[in-house]
Amino acid sequence: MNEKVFEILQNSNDYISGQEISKKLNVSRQAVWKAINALKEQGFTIDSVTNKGYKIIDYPKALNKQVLDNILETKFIGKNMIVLQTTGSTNDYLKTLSHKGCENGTVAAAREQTSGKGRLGRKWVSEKDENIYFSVLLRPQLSPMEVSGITPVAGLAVCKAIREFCNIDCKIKWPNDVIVNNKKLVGILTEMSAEFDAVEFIVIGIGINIDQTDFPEEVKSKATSLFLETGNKPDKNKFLALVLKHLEDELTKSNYKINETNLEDYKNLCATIGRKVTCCKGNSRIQGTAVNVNTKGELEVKTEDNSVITVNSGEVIIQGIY
Ligand code: BT5
Repeated sequence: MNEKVFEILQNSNDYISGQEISKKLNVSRQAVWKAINALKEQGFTIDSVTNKGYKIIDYPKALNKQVLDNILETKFIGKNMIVLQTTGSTNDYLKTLSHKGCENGTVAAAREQTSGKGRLGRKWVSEKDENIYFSVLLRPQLSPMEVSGITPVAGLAVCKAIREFCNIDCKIKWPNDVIVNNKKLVGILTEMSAEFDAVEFIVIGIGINIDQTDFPEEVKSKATSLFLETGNKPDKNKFLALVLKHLEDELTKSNYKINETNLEDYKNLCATIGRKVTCCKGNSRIQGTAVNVNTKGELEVKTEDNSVITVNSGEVIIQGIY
């Protein structure tokens, strides 16, 4: 009911009376009034004027399903959009749904995570309404090998969306961060369920710091937010809609890979390439200069003896960053 009342309000250019809404939906005035109050509770500012009716004059600042459904410009990502008030981890939430068969492109976003996850059991700071936390379910008909570059592709999409929306010089730190002024703005956690030659599903979880100014001690020195960098608080719903659009475009264009369609863009936006790095491969530490990201999404590092070693995941320390 709330959604239907929202749609009517959204589609009318001027004030619309409770009576007219109740007629359109064939429900009581009382039901309309309840729905209006529910929308107000969600954060919509709805003006009501005697003899004229209701009109939306402002939208929720927090992530909101109605708003997102209305502004999304994607073909499949977010067509099934779930917005949770709170959850442990949007990745875990979506993985559970995936096992139950939910559709390709489903997005689970949350206003707060109580056990937000990074890689290797690390924590992701996920305070309520400060930032954006969401996960995207994908069911590509590809093998695990063919999607090995998916995290860098997602990083590229997020980096492009931030540059477009906020006009800041952010860069990708291979494989799963977006950074600005050498600090971490975005983290990406990709999880997959697969058989030997077929992906069952992939969940890409993305956390983007938006409004947060005060980070906990353990991340203070390396984290930043869009507000800290720009002095502006972007509209979270519009921004998430744009990120999802870029994600869909990048994944579709390159069929989930780093290849000739996106490699140039990737290299241009990658802070890692061209820098002195230290990485782990197995038990050994490799030092050298990052020279490329290949079609498998692997980082190629040229060592002092001029051999090129590929690294496919894990920690990379860029000299002078983190
Ligand atoms: C990541 O791991 O960067 C992946 C983060 C993915 C978070 C999203 S939120 C939606 C979805 N649901 C989840 O539960 N997770 C995903 P990693 O590269 O391991 O980096 C983790 C490290 O980043 C931590 O150990 C901290 O040092 C730092 N960190 C934690 N929270 C941060 C934050 N909000 N901003 C910047 N750095 C943070």
